[in-house]
Amino acid sequence: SQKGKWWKKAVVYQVYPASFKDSNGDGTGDIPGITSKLDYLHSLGIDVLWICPMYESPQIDLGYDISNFEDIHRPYGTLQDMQDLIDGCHERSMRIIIDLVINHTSELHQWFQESKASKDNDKRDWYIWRQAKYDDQGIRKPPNNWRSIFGGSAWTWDEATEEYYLHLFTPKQPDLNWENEAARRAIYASSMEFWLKRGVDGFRIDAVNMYSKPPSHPDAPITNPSMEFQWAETLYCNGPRMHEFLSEMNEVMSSYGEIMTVGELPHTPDRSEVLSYVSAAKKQMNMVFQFDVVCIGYGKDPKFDVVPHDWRLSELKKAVENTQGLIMGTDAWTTSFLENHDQGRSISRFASDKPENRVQAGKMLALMNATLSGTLFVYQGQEIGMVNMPQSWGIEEYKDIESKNFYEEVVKTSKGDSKALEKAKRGLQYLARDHARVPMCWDSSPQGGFSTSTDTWMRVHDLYDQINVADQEKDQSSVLSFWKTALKLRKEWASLLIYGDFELFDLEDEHCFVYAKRSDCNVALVVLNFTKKERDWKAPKEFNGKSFTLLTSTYSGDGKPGELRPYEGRLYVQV
Ligand code: TEU
Repeated sequence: SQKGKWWKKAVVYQVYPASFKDSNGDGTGDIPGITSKLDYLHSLGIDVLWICPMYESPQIDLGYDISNFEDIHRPYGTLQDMQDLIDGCHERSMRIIIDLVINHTSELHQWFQESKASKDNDKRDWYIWRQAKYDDQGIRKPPNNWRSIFGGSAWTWDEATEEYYLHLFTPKQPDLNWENEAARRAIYASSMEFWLKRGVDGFRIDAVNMYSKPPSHPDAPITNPSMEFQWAETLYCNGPRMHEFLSEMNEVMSSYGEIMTVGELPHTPDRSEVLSYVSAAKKQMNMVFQFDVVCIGYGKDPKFDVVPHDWRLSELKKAVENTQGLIMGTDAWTTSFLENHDQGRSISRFASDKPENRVQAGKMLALMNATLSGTLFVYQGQEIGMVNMPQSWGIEEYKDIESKNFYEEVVKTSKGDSKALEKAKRGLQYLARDHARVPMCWDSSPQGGFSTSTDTWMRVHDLYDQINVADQEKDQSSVLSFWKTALKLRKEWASLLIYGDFELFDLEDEHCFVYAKRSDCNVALVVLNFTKKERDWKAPKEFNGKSFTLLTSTYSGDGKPGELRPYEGRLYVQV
């Protein structure tokens, strides 16, 4: 059965190399820094390390713009440093997966340099080149109306060869042409096999549903008439040859043993569509990250157009039920995660980062994350309850291209109107990807023990002396100590917590989230208070008269059985 696969019961820890640990005092994290923390990760109960792109890159999109798959971004270290990290994981019986960013490369990648050199270059067709269109007045227009994910047209004009190339992300990230078989083989060899030969155990596959575009590149429907370019994800996501490409890729990987693959699957709400990627019988990927949970509270267009915290607990319940339900009655596998490098901090988004609440909120969310079925992912800093950047920080502390483009756009369109700018900033304070990229806080020394340099690439969080690893290791009631407990319980009660069937109770209750996890013989009951007030709760009717054992609570000391304390989470089992 699939049950024995190592990646199913694994706890994965995601590291953002620039922001984890700086070993050489240049203000940027690096690979030796990661290696120096492997014992810490091991003691936390981590099985697999996932590191975000560490490849050679001009860092326009912080490493998601790769100029050479086969070398390391020099400030992060060398190929030898990477080999030491791989070996260091294996010495501790841990595994390591890396990011596979193959929808696009950096414009500086040798392949693109050749592709744009001339129309008859061997590699011209490795990227997506199209002729211009001309309007009635003879003005040059891109081949279609697609909007790039980071703003503007998805096409950029190349003066030298007089054609447009496609880029779903920034103009410096041209999309590879997966229709070209030679390009595909080169992608597999350079990005996957190069690293499998060096011992990596798998991949997180970036933007995994975007490689196959409809060949005619039709215009997107006009959903926002005020914009020149339109969202086109319904066209470029889940395209016609996606499954063929992934099967081919999987075949290449399969000669390297039991490789773990987790794809990032944006813009795919439909269950059967998701299953078409992760059903074991399809032999494409082991699992995907669905966006149901992390998109809660997003504005419609753009995502930063929000009133912070304007969402309902029932939405979260439905999102969790949806992703948990994927494995019930199917041969598929799922993931449990609340954070990654593209999201604001979960405490700030889904609970409260107020000083009086944030520790309890962090533990309650940990209990939720750790009791859901699927492979569990923890993002760096989540285990100590790191929160969003302080609201007092200026806009110049936001370094991400998405944040910067968005803010500039508002400056332009609002002509500097202060209300519009304030609103834009509030959106960023809540949802910017920057929050996840603030340096990790290790201790209460200057720069939070992240770096000896005062000139760190992103500002260190003001709260480093209150939220850091060293202090929490000494404190039984810390978020970190609770994560350790939760991860132990997860393994002890694997049949319920990792593999169990999820059952939601009382969808309409907007204060408490109550669910059961079931195996053939046992039941676990998880009870989470998502508010800052005490809340009465009763076990669902079907459990009347049955006795449950309290395995853990996020609070120490007995509470009243029928009353949850603010942001309290409890885990009960019945055997
Ligand atoms: O993200 C791809 C993606 O589709 C989005 O979820 C994107 O992150 C979001 O719209 C921006 O808010 C992946 C990486 O996770 C992201 O960091 C990269 O920027 C992107 O690919 C481009 O490689």
